[in-house]
Amino acid sequence: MAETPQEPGHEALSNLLQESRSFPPPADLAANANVTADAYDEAAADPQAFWEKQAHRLDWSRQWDSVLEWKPPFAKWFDGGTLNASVNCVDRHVAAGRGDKVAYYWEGEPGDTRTITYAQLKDEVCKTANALLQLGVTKGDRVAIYMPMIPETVIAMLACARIGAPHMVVFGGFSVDALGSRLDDSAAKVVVTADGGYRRGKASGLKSAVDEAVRDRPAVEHVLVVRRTGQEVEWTEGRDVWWHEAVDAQSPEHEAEPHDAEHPLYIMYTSGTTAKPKGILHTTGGYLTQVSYTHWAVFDLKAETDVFWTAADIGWVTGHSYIVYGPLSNGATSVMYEGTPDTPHKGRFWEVVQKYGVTIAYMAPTAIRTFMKWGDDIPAQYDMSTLRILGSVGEPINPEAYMWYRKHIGGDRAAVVDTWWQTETGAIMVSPLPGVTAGKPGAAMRPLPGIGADVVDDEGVSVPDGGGGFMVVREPWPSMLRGIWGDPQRYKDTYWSRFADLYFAGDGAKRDQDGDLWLLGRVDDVMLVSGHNISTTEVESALVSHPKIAESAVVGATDPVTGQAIVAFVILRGSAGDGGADLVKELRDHVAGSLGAIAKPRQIMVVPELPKTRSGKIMRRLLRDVAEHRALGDVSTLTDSSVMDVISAKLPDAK
Ligand code: 6R9
Repeated sequence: MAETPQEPGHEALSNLLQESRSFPPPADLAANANVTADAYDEAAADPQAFWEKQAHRLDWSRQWDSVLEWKPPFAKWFDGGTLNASVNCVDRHVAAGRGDKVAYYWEGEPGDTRTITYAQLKDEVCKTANALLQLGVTKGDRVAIYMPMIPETVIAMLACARIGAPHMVVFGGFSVDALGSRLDDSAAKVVVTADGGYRRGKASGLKSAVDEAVRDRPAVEHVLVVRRTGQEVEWTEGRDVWWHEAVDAQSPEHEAEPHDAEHPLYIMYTSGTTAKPKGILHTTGGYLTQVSYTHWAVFDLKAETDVFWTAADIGWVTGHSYIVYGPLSNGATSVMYEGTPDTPHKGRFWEVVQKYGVTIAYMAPTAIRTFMKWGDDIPAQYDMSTLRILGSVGEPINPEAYMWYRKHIGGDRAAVVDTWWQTETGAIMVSPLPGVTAGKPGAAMRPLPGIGADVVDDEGVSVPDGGGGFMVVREPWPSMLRGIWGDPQRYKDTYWSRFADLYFAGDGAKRDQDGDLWLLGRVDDVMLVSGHNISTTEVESALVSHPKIAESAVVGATDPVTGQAIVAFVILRGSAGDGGADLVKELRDHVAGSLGAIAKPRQIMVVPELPKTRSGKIMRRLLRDVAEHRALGDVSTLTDSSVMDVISAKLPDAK
């Protein structure tokens, strides 16, 4: 009999999935780790002193007057201090005699390559800063960057940081509408773009999209265009400027002005599930302090010897913090890859790892599940023995995906770190420290030293071990968002009104019997089935643990009997055949067997693809539209909107 549905989140999120595997830190890693267990105690004793110490990782032009000024919910970190982010990312490494060190090994999708040293990067950043100034950009102006994954994207970001013009990077896969609404909201003056970029073996058009977006937006004064593919582009005299003409002729000297610690560094729009996207604002000193510290601590970075690779797009916050600002502030050598993992072949990522001797790799679970689907034999063809740390970010990593990553990519040797954070948090917040913390498949484990993250119940009270609830942060942290661009009220409403003086992350989480944290997905995605809160993540993980399933997405669809019923969309592994009624029954029983009968999906649909954002997050709200037979909502932030046509076309077959 049906129970009365309650408001989602009313009771603690359920704790269905049992996972007992645990991997201690590799002995050699632990013996030489950058961070040891006492960092937790040190930070707990005095978090502000801890972050003040980390701020000394950077070069400051003026020392701060105070570490933190906290007028909830508005924080100022290192107020009174001044620094230049671009100088911290390039000039100081050159000044210290490390100019010949490689900053980026860049690999284009078609196979063209570029190697860029810190000295070369400095020259290019200075030239670009001079070019932006000549185009009339002044301190405080916003510059939009709509680019493929090429070195000029990083150069443009650092040039903006150098002159104090906040950058606003828009993922190159986004539509004209998505670009346009971000241009409006940020009132950007200049757009940096390219003729196009390479994705899946084809040259995509970027300049053409900018032309369309800028047509009715006179606030955009100039469009600076990198020639990447050589394709034909339309040209508006006076407005459009070629990069190779405007930048190449500039002097490589530019005297960088120090900016206030709280000077805006960038705006990054989060996709937003319903209303207009939120422009998340990050400032300079605190942000750079925490990305630099976390990049060094979580990845145990040895800048002299490691080759670091974040296989993500710069148009996602992960790219900002761990392709650009973290690695460069630490003087690391990074790999940057332009294209998709299946072009020209499905071993492309592992070929890149082998070619550059990558030691630390960081990617999203969606990519890992895709590799699982393609089969174990593909990574087996490459020598990946250099890898020592593997990171995961963007979604909960299903235990099966974690185990696959650990074994087939990490050779059962590398440590896996599952890192939880958000555009809003700016940097990693919850993660194992690879030389200290054991890894459990699917758990993000512990708040980092100096981070007051917690799991609370409906009343904002910390849950005991074994309990579940909402992810919050109790204390301000250096790289926290400083607001939503132009909308302080929305900032308060979204993050600071659910619980008094706690930052509400919007994610469900549980704390296991050892006190370790497990993220359960967005609170909006939690399903309420016959009065029980069931996390989409746990049902998805149960499905992915079936040998025939590579990937799955689960939504709660309105149901007359149970309030909501579980509807699952699954992608089969390469070798699993076509699916069919037998498989659907087998899967339903499999979920019931792992999680209990309450979690048995009402309906399971086999699909070829799932709708995803730039960071590989599944857009469950679109699947809910399908499951509830509604017209689709906004699809402008999908990486490939044709996916929804394919899924909708499957609907009549649904069982
Ligand atoms: C960095 C990034 C933030 C949301 C976040 C959560 C999900 C990210 C995760 C994770 C479980 C992890 N998320 N990392 N969930 N485990 N390790 O992804 O930023 O694009 O703003 O997304 O992503 O739901 O709230 P962003």
